[in-house]
Amino acid sequence: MVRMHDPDGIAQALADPSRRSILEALRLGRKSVSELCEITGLKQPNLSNHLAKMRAQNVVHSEREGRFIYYSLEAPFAEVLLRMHAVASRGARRRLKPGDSADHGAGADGMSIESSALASQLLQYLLAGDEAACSAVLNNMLSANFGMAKIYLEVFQPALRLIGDLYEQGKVDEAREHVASAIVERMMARVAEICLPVVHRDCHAVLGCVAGNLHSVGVRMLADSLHADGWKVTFVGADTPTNSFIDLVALEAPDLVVISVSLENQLAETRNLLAGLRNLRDGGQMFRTALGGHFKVGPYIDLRIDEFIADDLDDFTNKVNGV
Ligand code: B12
Repeated sequence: MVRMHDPDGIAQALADPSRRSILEALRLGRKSVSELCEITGLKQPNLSNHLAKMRAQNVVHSEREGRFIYYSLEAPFAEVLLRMHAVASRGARRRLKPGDSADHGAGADGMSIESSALASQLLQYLLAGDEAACSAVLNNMLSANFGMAKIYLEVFQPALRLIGDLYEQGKVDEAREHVASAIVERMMARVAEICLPVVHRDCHAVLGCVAGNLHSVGVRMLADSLHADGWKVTFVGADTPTNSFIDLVALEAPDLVVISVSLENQLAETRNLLAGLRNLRDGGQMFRTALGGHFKVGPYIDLRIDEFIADDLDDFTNKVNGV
């Protein structure tokens, strides 16, 4: 059961170096006030003040044992949020697509601090299944002029991936994962409706998941991004039977076919699909094929000249545009 915490409290705690050092210390297990003073170097009145506020916001909790009061992390996902903050604080900034709002504070593997706070806020609301609160986070991003690439790559994607980490740790069940991805899909529909193409290109893409793959959110991001860039897009969605995927490509004659693969057991169907698409090309149809998704097919498939693999939306966009 996931309890609702005050996401602002967690966001504030992550933004404050003193509170962060307290949370970092508590990651290792419960600590008394004097232990926390020693580890963090904070003076006791200052420490107690932070602890009282974080306890009120359900970020930490306390228990008395004899003369001592011990503190522990309250939010079951506080550990993941701390990791996310650490990632956001390292290295260089991700290149953003034109139209993304300018500087929101440098972050490491590309995530800005502001995006990481928004992603952690969204994560809380997604876990609580609170769609209205998720929409409010999206509204804030839209009014701050965040572009599609920034919203998708810096906020939606990390929040979903952290849900995957929590699932792996047994802290989130599949139903909650379904709720979260359904909410994200509806929010993406809102973003896509706003980010309309400025120019129309004479380019057409067919995108979908290989048979057996239910992970459609990532490839939907690619579809939305191509659409916003002026492409005609045919999105076939999750778990597309191989023969009908090939028939559709034969009929639509696109310039690009995009295939998403998420698990190793989808490799055989991926090979079948690729073989069918190669037959179409050998028969005279002209299109490129892109492969990607959670499962990295690179080591298992020898690519032909018109085929490429990309890691994420950013990498995909660069490769499509020949950057
Ligand atoms: C939401 C989710 C689901 C949802 C999917 C709903 C939906 N409509 O998409 C549901 C509940 C159906 C689901 C089911 C399963 N899932 Co799941 N799921 C996730 C989760 C939490 C998020 C996926 C997501 O949307 N990520 C965000 C998107 C944006 O990232 P992405 O998919 O990687 O896409 C990006 C790139 O990969 C790339 N990309 C994607 N496609 C393509 C295609 C091309 C051509 C290119 C170039 C790039 C590209 O661009 C995208 C944007 O940057 C992940 C965790 C994770 N780490 O991702 C687990 C995760 C992928 N699932 C996992 C598992 C095990 C499963 C299940 C077996 C069991 C389960 N958890 O229920 C089933 C299998 C279903 C199946 N047959 O496919 C594991 C996979 C582990 C592994 N062995 O690799 C993960 C990693 C969770 C975990 N840590 O255990 N899942």
